[in-house]
Amino acid sequence: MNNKANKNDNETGDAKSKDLEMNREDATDQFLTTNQGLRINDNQNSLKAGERGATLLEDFILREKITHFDHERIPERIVHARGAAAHGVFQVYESMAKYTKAKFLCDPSRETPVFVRFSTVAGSRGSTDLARDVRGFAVKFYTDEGNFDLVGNNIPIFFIQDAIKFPDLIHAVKPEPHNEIPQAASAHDTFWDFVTLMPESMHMIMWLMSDRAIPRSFRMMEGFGIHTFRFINEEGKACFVKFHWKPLLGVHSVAWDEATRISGKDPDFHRRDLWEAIDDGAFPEWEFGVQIVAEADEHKFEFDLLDPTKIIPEELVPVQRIGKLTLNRNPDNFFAETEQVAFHPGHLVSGIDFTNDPLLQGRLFSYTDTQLSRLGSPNFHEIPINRSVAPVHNNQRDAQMRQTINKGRVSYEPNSMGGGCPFQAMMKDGGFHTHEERIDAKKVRARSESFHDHFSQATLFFNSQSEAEKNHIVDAFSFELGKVDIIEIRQRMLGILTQVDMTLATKVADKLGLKVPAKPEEPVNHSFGADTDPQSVQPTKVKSSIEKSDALSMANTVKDTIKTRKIAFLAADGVDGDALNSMKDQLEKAGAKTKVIAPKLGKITSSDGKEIAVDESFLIATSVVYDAVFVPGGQQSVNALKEEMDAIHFVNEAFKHCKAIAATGEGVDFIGETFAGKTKDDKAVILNKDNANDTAQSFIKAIAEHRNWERETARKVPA
Ligand code: HDE
Repeated sequence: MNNKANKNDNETGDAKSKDLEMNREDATDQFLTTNQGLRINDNQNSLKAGERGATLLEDFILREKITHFDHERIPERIVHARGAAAHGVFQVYESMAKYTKAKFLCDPSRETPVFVRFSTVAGSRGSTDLARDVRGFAVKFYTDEGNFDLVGNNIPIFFIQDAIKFPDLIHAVKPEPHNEIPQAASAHDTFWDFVTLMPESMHMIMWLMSDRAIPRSFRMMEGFGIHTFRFINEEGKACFVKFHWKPLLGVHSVAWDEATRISGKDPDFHRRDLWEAIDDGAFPEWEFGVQIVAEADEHKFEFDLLDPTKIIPEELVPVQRIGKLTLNRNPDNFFAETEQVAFHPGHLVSGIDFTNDPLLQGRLFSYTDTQLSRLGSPNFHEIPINRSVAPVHNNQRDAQMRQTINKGRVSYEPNSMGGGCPFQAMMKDGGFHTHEERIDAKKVRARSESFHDHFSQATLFFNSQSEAEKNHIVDAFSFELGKVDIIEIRQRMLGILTQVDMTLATKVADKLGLKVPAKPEEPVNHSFGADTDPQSVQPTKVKSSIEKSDALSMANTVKDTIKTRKIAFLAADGVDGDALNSMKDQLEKAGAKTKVIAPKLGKITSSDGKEIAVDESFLIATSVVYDAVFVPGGQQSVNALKEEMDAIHFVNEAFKHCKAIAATGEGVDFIGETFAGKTKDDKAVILNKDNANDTAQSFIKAIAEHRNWERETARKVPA
């Protein structure tokens, strides 16, 4: 019998570590061998017929090595190919037994090991991290009762309502088939052609055009399970649940111009950021949130809980924060762990169940199917990163790359020859029991009328944004549609935008040099079969019971910490060492990371003759990967910076991207000359000629604000 469930949390965590340990190679003090264990004497030369002769077919060592190399690649994920991942733990704050019998959510003393993979959706495996895109947020919980995968995104809704449209959506967003352009970008004709014919995508498009699609860091993104799921408690009572991840560092994004530059300067920006934070011991944390809706309230909302293009506004059902996820260990091997991990929304534990969301239902088929082509065998669950810590016993057998050596003669059930083992688990022993949902319906290919409202939450999202966020959305639409060649598609999109917000449509039209349709063009609903006249089933707009939701705007996020923020110090020989070190101490005490950037690598000497190590030269450094800039005084240092075009560009660019800038002593002159008075009254430019003590505190406050977007709206950016 499975007695694992009685084990305590530490044993569970240990079990996963041991499991991975068994497969982890340690070559320390070992000989080089072939795959058969034969020690290799010469790994430099192939076997030849004479020193200058041809290579011999007999060279089994050469052939083994090259054959293995030739087959090193597996197909990349069809979507979410580009990703990065980390190990960690999850712990619930208080028992959720009232709602669910899932043990990892009922025992606050239990630490559940997890593996989390973040990703972009459209780009190939080698594409940039900073593409405008949805981010995947997939969590594998290795619970005592089996693996539970919460395969979510950083946007709480999806483009389409029915799984049957997924291949169309992905074909439309991927590089176009004739020339494979563009990589990792939605700014092209086929994507906008498709979405403008699928008005159900409009809520998601609003999120995609917002800064949520260009996160500052994986560590500063929310995560969402998207679909409505079910919790089931010990008594068999069900309720609906939506899952959320809330980052403790807040939700922050970069500016679009910054994103395009980071893509060139450091396409691994998010991957590196996650890796370095964990490496430095600054473990990323999220709180796990749930929105719970009683079964009896299923129909009380103006939207359908089964419609994946809708959120439940937090004002209607608050998010209860019930536990914490901490990522605390980088993978040892990208391929073995991050690439081979196989998530599946159908990896469930007792106490959690599905709903009939038609998108979720389709996903339940897709994820196993895709592993068969990606990982090549139904035995993908035996790969160490995918293995459950709960024991696995069934009569499945054989197939490519089977690891388990099943013993005995019996691989069927019922049996008497194996003592009836393995046997079915009763519910009290954790046997999974599907929630008994009543069904009394015709078998139809159809979409519920309750799914027809495509615009009210798109409008709610727009209304909930700050001025700066709204401007960014206008810019994003203008950029993306500006890259669309076919004018009719641009025009069609403007027609749809009029249904979301007239001002938004007008501003985008203006930037595109087009007219907003005088009378809002009726978008045609294409969500029906051939026998339905699409004009007869127009999308509707239901009156939303709330006009604005604070939770939807990043302007209302956590802004009281500078932990893990990267601050650039621009300096040269003759820098005021005391000013530099004092600022460094105070920022680092507050959790930030500082780097000294100078005209060349090596060391600089401060005005009082002390050596200061240089982290990066201007040739290597770029402002776009930093959150803020500090220019300390020291006449000689500032004179040298004034001669350095890259130093001037550095602060200029940081200013353009609305970052906090501080300068003390003669550093103030550098800023003054560079910006010719444009920094006056800017709350995120802290200038202090006298090195006053409160400079660091004001600087910290400005960095914690993340960006001074007002600078952008005032349109006084000099760069
Ligand atoms: Fe996925 N999705 N998806 N998806 N998805 C995959 O599975 C699919 C959807 C999501 O880091 C694939 O193993 C269909 C929604 C994430 O490994 C594939 C539909 C959401 C990841 C697949 C959806 C997601 C995937 C490709 C519509 C948010 C990356 C590789 C019915 C809730 C997981 C793989 C990782 C990956 C199919 C829609 C999230 C092809 C058919 C909605 C985070 O099976």
